[in-house]
Amino acid sequence: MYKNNVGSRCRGIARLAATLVGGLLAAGVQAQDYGPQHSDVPAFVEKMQIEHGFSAEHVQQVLDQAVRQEAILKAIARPAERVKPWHEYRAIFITDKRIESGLAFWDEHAEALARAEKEYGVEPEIILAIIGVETFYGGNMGSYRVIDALTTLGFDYPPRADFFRRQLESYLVLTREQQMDPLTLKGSYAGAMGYGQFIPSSYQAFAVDFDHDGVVDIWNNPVDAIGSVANYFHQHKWQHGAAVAIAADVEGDQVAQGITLEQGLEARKTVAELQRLGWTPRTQLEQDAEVMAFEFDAGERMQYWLGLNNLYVITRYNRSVMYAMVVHQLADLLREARPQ
Ligand SMILES: [Ca+2]
Repeated sequence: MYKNNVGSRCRGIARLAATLVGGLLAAGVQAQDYGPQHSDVPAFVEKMQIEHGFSAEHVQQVLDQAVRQEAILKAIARPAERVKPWHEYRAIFITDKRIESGLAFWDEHAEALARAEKEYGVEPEIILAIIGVETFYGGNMGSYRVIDALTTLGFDYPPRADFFRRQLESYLVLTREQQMDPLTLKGSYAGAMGYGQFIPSSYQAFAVDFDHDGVVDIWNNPVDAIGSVANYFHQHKWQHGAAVAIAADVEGDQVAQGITLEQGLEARKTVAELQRLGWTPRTQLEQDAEVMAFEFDAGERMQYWLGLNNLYVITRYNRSVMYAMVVHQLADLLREARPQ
């Protein structure tokens, strides 16, 4: 009898709870994904309070409005695509439309681009190529709320939770500094933001107020975006006017002997060493210059390249040699197509 009573009372409470939840949902109030009930949220809130002087209530109020997005978890866990050969990868990014739009963007922002070159020593076409490849000159900056991306990945994606929680930390600090609403800014599913797709830690380290209006706005202000990309390259030791990559001819079967990307992205071999292995640069280089040798599948044949310091600098933006070469080649095409 007693047990039955308890059971029926529990069922009664469960029914009451279900009714309440149903009522709340009907009223448009959703259960919070990142309320204090989430196992990792309280520690994060405490960290923001202790290390950055936020009020715990404020941080929790912001997190209460973040929404877990299944599409973000799906996007980040998507099985890696077949690695495209160079000629297919290049065709995605280097198109007539991307060159035409780049020239129009150059005209529109010629003053800011010239000033960025003067102040940071980075050529306009490199800044344009980055913005063109990342977001089609601001046309596609991402449609997820940054707060949703960083909470979903920081609290519900264990493989990289630490990384994304640190980005969330940076994000809350930067939006406070800039007096921006952390609930409205948008970005990619991984929290990359604005014209140049800066993650929050890159924003904190490299973004600048290039039009001096008191706000570092890489979302709506192309001038700030231009200065910020230039500063990113400057801080990573871009060399103005220096070559990025030199084509090479290769003789014999030395190519197969592991002189490819396995050695990583840094320049590790001297020109003299490579020449002994059968590589001949098509442009004269110093014998002791350090280069990164790599090959690309160009479709009907292979291409051989020697990457220099500036190629390495582009890979600091995105750690892929194909990405860096697409940026370099798009930049060259923009420079060549610009009316003098
Ligand atoms: Ca500004």
